[in-house]
Amino acid sequence: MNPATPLLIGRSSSHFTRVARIVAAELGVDLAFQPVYDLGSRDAADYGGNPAMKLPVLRLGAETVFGTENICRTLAERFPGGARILWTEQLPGSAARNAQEMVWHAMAAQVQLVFGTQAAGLPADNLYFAKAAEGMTQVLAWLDARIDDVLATLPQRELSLFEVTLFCLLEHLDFRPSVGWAEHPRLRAFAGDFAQRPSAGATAYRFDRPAV
Ligand SMILES: N[C@@H](CCC(=O)N[C@@H](CS)C(=O)NCC(=O)O)C(=O)O
Repeated sequence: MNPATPLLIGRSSSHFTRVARIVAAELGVDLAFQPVYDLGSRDAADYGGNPAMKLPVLRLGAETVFGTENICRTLAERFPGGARILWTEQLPGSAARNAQEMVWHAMAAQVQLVFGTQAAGLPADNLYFAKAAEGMTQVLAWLDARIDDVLATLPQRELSLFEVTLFCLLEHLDFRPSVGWAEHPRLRAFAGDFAQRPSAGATAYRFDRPAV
């Protein structure tokens, strides 16, 4: 591998990892990829040194970057040639910023639900998960009611972090079902449109399997 090639440590099945991959693709940045096969590992070294044991992590030479948004911003700073991205602080007002907050919340809740009930096998009817699932259901209905208006208010852009995160969340709900979103036609339409982008097509969710 070229030592200058940025390395992303993550999972092809992870919605946070996919956000970073889509942003990299839109910026025209080639990323080397190091999959983390076992989310049960409790060794920070398996997570690129992230003490929180969370993914993704970016390595840029000797530099390490933790956190999806940090990674996206770092890539955009270092590789400014590609798509111009609209960041959270450039969203035009409370409606759009609230929508971004709801998407980040739902992404974290999806980790809670999938990791807690599907990976760790804890009971889904426990208050901790039941409340998270209800909150996620309400967030999806809230977003469906507002998405068209929010998108209409966004300034001219090639891409916004809001759209990338929302798309990665929605497709992840089909890949690792936790709560339904079949009844949300406006979100479906948004996801269908976004899925046409080459960056989305090149980053479809799948489970990484170690070579045997
Ligand atoms: N704040 C982190 C959250 C990332 C996150 O929750 N990643 C999930 C994978 S999709 C993870 O590391 N899960 C492992 C765990 O929760 O133990 C970010 O923005 O990157």
